[in-house]
Amino acid sequence: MSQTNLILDLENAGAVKFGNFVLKSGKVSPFYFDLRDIVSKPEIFQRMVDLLVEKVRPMEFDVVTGIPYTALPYAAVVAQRLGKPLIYCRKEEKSYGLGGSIVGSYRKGDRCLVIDDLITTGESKLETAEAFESAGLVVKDFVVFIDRSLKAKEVLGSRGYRLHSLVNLEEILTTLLSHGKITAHQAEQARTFTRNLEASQADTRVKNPFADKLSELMYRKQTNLILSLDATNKADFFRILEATASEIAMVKVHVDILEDFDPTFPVRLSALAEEEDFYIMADRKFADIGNTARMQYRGGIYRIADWADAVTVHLISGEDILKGLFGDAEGRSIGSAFLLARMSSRNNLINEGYTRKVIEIGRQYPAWVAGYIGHGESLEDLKRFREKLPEGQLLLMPGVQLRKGKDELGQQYMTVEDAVIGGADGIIVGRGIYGAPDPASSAKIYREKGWEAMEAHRSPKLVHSSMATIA
Ligand code: 5BU
Repeated sequence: MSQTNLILDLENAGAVKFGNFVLKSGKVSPFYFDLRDIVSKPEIFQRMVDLLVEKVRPMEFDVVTGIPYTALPYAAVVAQRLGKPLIYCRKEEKSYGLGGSIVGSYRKGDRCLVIDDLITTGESKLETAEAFESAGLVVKDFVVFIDRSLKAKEVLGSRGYRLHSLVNLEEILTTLLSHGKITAHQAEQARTFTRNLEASQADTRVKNPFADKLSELMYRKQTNLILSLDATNKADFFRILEATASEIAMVKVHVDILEDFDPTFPVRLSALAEEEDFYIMADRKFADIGNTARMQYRGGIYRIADWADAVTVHLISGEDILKGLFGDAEGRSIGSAFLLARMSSRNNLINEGYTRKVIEIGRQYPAWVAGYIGHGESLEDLKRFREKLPEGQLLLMPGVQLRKGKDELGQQYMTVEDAVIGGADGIIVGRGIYGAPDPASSAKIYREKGWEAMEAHRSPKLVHSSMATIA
């Protein structure tokens, strides 16, 4: 079957449609591709499998996989026809480690061919490759029916992967146009839409005033150290803070662990922050519905909104928590959020999909979201995560000590160097400093190591732009 026949088949089966389609993002697209239904059309299905088999036969691979759900039946038939083992990854269980969620047997080092229906940005293909690679497989080739993007091939190519497609957007447009299925105007609309979409995706920079202020302070004070001062009484808290203030960019507090909190606490803390030039973050991890989070943030005995420059926020209840916290502030000065994109504790329930959604939402609220709290299982894992964050928002990383390790309650530590090289803009250190015999000299060591790693290893692109201009 020729490429032309495939395109006409797809059009005929309703898998390639032109009109007005509202996408998840709210944008209206002039075309829509959806290959899910083809499995119920055995003749077309068979022709498509034939094409795939022809395409992949010359490639070198040991096992075949299809990305669930749409591509999986094709991969199964292709694997069977070529006498290769099929493996697949359970969609519901996608999480970082992944080891256990691959179904089927394979050996470490097996080359895995990945089949999918469509490619749009290449982003989800990279995630798939990461997942299989972390399970010990080698991924080189991706095969899709339709390449609907202008750049995905390049994006994958720059990361060492080959993308093969049966047809691309331009081939679909020219074929359908020459067969009178669409008008020249429709073809042009589809091209323009795709160009604009890709241009807007390339511009990932966002601007948050607090992220800029914190970066600027870090550069001015030459420190990316955030002290997590988890003291349980005011005397200890201020003794340690006064001794370490000159070394830190920000102090992170759990105000609800203080036994003797009273309204003098935030007054004294704010005065010290002003005098010693650091910011204050309340690690309150708001997580409730918008209305409750607003009351927790602005009211109660702590009145966090009155004194914290930033707070930590879970998005488990959805994006409206951000409106609850920061919306409708009627002239009050309200802080910024760091969203929990990943946690440092072992076996936490955050998975890749959740992290991706947190980043997507964070990008949509640049006025309120200064950045993310995140962690990595390894240096490589941290780097891959960092690449997904919008430029202009910061990554703060807890679970940092001088040596790799863990505590007895599931906390996992990475070294200062790995955290910074991996992309943390701020390192959050608690017991490594306040638990040390001499917190002041310990803070100095963390600050020096953190800043040295920053200067030595971070390329100008990764450093926040306002830092770069000051530097
Ligand atoms: P540590 O003593 O350096 O382990 O303290 C780490 C601090 O960061 C502590 O206050 C935690 O509540 C906080 N933290 C964390 O450790 N891991 C996370 O994923 C998040 C916060 Br979010």
